[in-house]
Amino acid sequence: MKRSTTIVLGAVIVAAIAVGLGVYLATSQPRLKEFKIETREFGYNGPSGGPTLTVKAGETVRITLVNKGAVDHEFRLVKDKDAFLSDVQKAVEKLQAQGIKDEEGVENAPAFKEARRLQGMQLVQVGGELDWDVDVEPGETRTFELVITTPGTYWYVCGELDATFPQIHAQRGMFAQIIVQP
Ligand SMILES: [Cu+2]
Repeated sequence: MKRSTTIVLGAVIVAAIAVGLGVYLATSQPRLKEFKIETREFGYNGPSGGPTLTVKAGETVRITLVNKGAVDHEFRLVKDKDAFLSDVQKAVEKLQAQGIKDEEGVENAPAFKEARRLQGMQLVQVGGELDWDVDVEPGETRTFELVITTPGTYWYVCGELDATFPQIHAQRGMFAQIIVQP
């Protein structure tokens, strides 16, 4: 075999291995699904409710939250939206019966924080911080990730009291579905 033929053949083999490796790396990467959601009073991507997010069990879901509203909003992931709303309402009523009647008092009360957390699932903010909710102030943008391993129907909700006290935004319709397919 001529030397030039050997070089060409060698280059073709190297290229084939590189392409094969590239395909392998691309297919073995964990799945990532991205969404960009704008928060407003009192909905996600609109004045009420929000888009249904359809994802696959086990895939990483990266969400960028942009607050286009005039008050604080948040993203909180819950399995049972009705239980979440009921727990929060009961906690607020109990605190008010105990004489805690202002927004700041309720917001800082451990019973209110616990009620919002009861049905919640943890989220990872990009940067590594693990939390029960992701808050965005007016004009702020935040990106975070979540992975749901069990298929089913979930909800994302806003648990903020800002401008709707003594109700949270979810009680004004600020919630939407996440469908996790097997
Ligand atoms: Cu909100």
